[in-house]
Amino acid sequence: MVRVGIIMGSDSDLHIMKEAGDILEELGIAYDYTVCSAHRLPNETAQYASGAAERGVQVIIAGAGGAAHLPGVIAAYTLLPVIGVPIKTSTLSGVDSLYSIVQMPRGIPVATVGINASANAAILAAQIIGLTDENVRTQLKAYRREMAAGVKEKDAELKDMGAEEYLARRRK
Ligand code: RP5
Repeated sequence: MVRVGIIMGSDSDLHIMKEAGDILEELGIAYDYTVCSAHRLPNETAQYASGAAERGVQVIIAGAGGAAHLPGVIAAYTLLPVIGVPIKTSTLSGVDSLYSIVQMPRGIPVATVGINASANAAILAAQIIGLTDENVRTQLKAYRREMAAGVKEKDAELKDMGAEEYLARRRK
């Protein structure tokens, strides 16, 4: 059963939102993708959000760019936690999306991650699900251990080869 619904305003957001799907895949959490615009398909957006809990969805990740109202509209139609991902735009670099999503008026919150930070949205969704799912908590612990090991490995390499060689190798 799908536990995280990933929705985006346009297929042009997919290359960013796929990072969330990839993380959920790694953590063993079922998810699906939906493209549904709050202004082009308002009725379908409402249906998606109001039916999500019934489908078994526990968290919704909603990505949108520009006057990014999709996450807020979704949040208005469900009691599920909604995590908004501001998508970087060509005109205002995503600051427009960030402000639109993060500045929800009182009463209908949207948890907002950084611009294009859909990976963090997925991790946060997993942490929410992990409150009541020990398997997901175990996966998250392993994910953090791997991250920590990666940093230690880089530190050891840097100490071993020195800054110049390290940077030269990174540039290759
Ligand atoms: C928003 O407008 C979408 O989320 C997308 O980020 C942006 C541009 O959409 P398209 O013109 O690519 O459909 O609704």
